[in-house]
Amino acid sequence: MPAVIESIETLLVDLPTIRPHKLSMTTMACQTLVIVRMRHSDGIEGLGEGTTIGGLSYGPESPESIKLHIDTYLAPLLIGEPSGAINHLRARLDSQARGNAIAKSALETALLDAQGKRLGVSVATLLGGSRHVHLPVLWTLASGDTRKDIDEAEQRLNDRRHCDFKLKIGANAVDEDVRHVAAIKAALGDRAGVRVDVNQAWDEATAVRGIAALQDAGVELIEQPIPARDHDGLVRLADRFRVPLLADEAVADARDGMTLATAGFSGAVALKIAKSAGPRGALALAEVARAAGHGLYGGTMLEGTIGTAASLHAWSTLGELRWGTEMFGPLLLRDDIVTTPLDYHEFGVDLPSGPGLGLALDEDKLAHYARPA
Ligand code: MUC
Ligand code: MG
Repeated sequence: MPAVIESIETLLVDLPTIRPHKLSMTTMACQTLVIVRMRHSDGIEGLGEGTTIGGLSYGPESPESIKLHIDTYLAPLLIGEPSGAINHLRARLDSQARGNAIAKSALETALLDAQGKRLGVSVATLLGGSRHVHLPVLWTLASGDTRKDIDEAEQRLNDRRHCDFKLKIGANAVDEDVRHVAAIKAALGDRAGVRVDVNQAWDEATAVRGIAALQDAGVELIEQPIPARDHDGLVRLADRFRVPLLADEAVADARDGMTLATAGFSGAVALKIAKSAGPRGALALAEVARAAGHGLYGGTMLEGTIGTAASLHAWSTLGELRWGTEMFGPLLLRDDIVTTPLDYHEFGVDLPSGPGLGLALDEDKLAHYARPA
């Protein structure tokens, strides 16, 4: 008898961050993970994670809505269905529930984890096989204080943890942000790559001024300077400057990738399993982006270890990641809910080995950090 899905449990897990993390739209002191435990009739449990940033400040799904929508609408579409029929189950979710990309990503991850455990292979193997077992990982400097950011970068360079840094800007006046970035780049010099993420905070005219100054300061990549839906503006900015632009909020899935390519965008694309409704959708976007000549970047929604590992399994199957990855989410959190954390070293992280995601839950930690039902 092929296994069927028996139950799906969702938990809200609040983990404090190691320091305040300041983005253009919010400052985070805590990250809320939505953890999925999907139990199957053959005794296998699949784990998934759906995580966003700052409640509703980053996008239309909040941790609470992800949990509610899985519990009320999505889980009932899966219960009793064959566990290994992942293509069928994903099509079923998409045909009966619109949007909810993060919730669907958590469920797809749990399906892949369970199927990998069932077959004794990794999620990367299910996705066609890993081409890399160690992936580069940058660090985000976002303490809100220039001196603290420089000290943090020096420490991580020293520890051989990270050699590329992404600075979160856009919350302050553009001249102040440019001074902050230029001071950090000047302090680090050629020892580190410095990029910025504006998280949609500028209008086009401000972006023209800001990007020109950041380019002069030696910044190597400018992420999402203007609002997500302004594809034409992004194309104009990419044409205007030598420094490459990275599309993040502007591109969620393969369809967006095609729209951006058709509009004439030249630059790079941030892949995130949360934006593309799961690892398979993120890899579909990667194919479109690659065909369009866009550089690839493995992005994060600051997930914990489960979501980060799911992303790593997907990114490991790609030949080239021109801009590396930012899969540092677990390092921003004070604690973990898995027994063996990911192994970060030599400016990157190892792909976890073992069946499925290659992770096991620490039940005591999970019980400690889970919000009471
Ligand atoms: C984003 O917009 O890229 C990634 C790193 C970080 O600090 O925030 C995220 C979200
Ligand atoms: Mg971004």
